[in-house]
Amino acid sequence: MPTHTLPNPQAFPKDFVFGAATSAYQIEGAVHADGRGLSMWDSFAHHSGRIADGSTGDVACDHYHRMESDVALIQSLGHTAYRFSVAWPRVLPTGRGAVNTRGLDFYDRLVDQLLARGITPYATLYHWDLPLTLHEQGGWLHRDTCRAFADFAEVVARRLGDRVHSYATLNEPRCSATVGYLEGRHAPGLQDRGMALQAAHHLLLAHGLAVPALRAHTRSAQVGVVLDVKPYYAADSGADTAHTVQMADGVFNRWFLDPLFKGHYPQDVWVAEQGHQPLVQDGDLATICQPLDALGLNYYTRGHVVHDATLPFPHARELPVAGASYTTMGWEVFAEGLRQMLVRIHQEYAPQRLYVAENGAALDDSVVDGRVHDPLRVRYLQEHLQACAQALAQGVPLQAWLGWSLMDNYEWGKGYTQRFGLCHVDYATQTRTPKDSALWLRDFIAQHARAR
Ligand code: IFM
Repeated sequence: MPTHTLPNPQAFPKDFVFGAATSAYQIEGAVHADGRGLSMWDSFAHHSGRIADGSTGDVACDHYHRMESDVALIQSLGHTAYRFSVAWPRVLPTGRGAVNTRGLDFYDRLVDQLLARGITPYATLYHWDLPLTLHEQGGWLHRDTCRAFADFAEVVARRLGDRVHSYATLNEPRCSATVGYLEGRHAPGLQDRGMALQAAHHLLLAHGLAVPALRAHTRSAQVGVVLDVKPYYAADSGADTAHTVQMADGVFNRWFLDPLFKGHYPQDVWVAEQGHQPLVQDGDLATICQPLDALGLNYYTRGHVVHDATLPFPHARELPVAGASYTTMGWEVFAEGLRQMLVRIHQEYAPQRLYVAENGAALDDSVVDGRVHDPLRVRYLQEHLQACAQALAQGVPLQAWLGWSLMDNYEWGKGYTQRFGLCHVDYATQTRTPKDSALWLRDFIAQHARAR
């Protein structure tokens, strides 16, 4: 018998959608097919020496060649929504200029396939695969990249239009900026605090410029952005730790939420970042703070921290929590944090709608006699869907839950060492095997449909 409360399908509104998410570089492979240009991730994966297993996304899940059967798989799992990303270098091989029609055709077909199978498309425009040419011209440190992104958004919206239900400009600008330009674990592999904040500002500005470009070519499609969010908790009662918790929240969450929804950077963090603050031109914050139809949240874990002056700002040392479960990413399973973030963001920022754009667990899965038993992931899904149900009961306008990920895939700097999928992928044969968690979710979605 489970020791946790199971989510009730009836707690979710009739039009609530359940599905899964992926991103282009993590699943598509086919990096040289049909005129695709290179991205900074192609270069980073091949040359940086920073991928745990030395792998690349060259083949990944070969989704580019298996798209139709993958969409059939999505349908067979009962999903009513699917979130994918459009690879910028497939559509504009050098980031701007002439459109590579064959690349754009792929997403056109993908959307048609989804709609034909009754699956609602959610499209993300930037999931980290910056065209290499733009990176070589300065990438996110260069202001011109923002305009190039808005032009790319326009090209995509002009073709896909309202067939896409929900567009997100960016996936996790926090991660792009911090992990790519400060920690150096992701492309482009830089380690500079000022650069990270400048990249973050330009990502936000790119978002702000892309929103009107998307709206110009859509009427009913929702336009928004996807942020990764993480609540921070003090692991001791000291005043220094309380301050670190506030700053960690500021750096991770408010640095992005405040400009997007309030039109300013958080003052406490701005002051603390003295010497590293980004160059912000007049009018930038007004451009960034666009009315949005929906905000997507990616939620995985919380931070349980103490102040440690030997670490760089915000001096947060993560401590393990006794008795807690951890995924193979080393992330604590903490579903209550999802409820708290949903309620808090609804109350403090009041986005028109919210959706969970990613949520899931990496575990050590294997196929045994054609089955993948992943009880920890089943429990993870149950606890996090229960957190969503609680948030709905507290008045949060939540419209969708999308699991990360449809299938095991290329986990960036960790290569293929992490399995986040609802479906197991055998990379030698490209066989997809739905895990027990996918089957549990399928039955849960079916119960939701019947109850309504
Ligand atoms: O795989 C990533 C995804 O690309 C962005 N959000 C977090 C996931 C797990 O690390």
